[in-house]
Amino acid sequence: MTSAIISVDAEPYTYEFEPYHAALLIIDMQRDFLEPGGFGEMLGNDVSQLRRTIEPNQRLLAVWRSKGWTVIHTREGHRPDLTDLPPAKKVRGRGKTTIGDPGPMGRILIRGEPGHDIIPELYPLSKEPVIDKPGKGAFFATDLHAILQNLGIQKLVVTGVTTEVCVNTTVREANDRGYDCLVPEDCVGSYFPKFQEMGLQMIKAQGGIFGWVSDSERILAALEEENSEPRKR
Ligand code: TIU
Repeated sequence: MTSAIISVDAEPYTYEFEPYHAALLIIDMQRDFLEPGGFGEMLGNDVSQLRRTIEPNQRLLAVWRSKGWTVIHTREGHRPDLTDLPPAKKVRGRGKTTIGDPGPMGRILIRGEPGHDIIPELYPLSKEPVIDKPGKGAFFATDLHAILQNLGIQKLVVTGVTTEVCVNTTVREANDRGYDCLVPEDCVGSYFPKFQEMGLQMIKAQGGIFGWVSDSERILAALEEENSEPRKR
């Protein structure tokens, strides 16, 4: 299917995509990272730092859905029996509570537990694929690449948390697999302001070594000019 090309003002230069060959990829907007009592807080972080990303993500998601374009969500987490949890990841940080231990939102970072689920504000629709990933990158040990290939997708708008960990790792993995990634800075968040800034710089430096950076306002402005009929699926 052909479609109009959308041009988004971005750094280091204009990002262009055809909507039917693009996906909105929302990384790990889970209660475990954004609400108290989960994995993020267990690591010693102030989770309120990430909550400013919710509204811009909601706005972008609403428009993307209204157009009928592809939305994919990811969740970081592990099997209840922990067989996919590397021992190194289990003990990293030497915390008192670690992955798989009980917490106020259920077992920390375990699939099926309340804390592992996506926050209600950005809850996936039943037709939107949810990728359960054991690592930081969304391509490692998942079927994300196969899904994108099957859908004919080559361009990814990547949002979510955290900027320097799962978003950055995923953008790097995507870049090596031939995808062009656009990261809207207000839709990604870090527990550390410095890492937020540097995580974005790293993506767009050197002529866009890993991808492009823009913001939800500039993306929505570009989408407003796009007036194709919403796609029926
Ligand atoms: N700790 C941290 O910043 N992030 C993670 O552990 N996972 C994600 O980024 N999703």
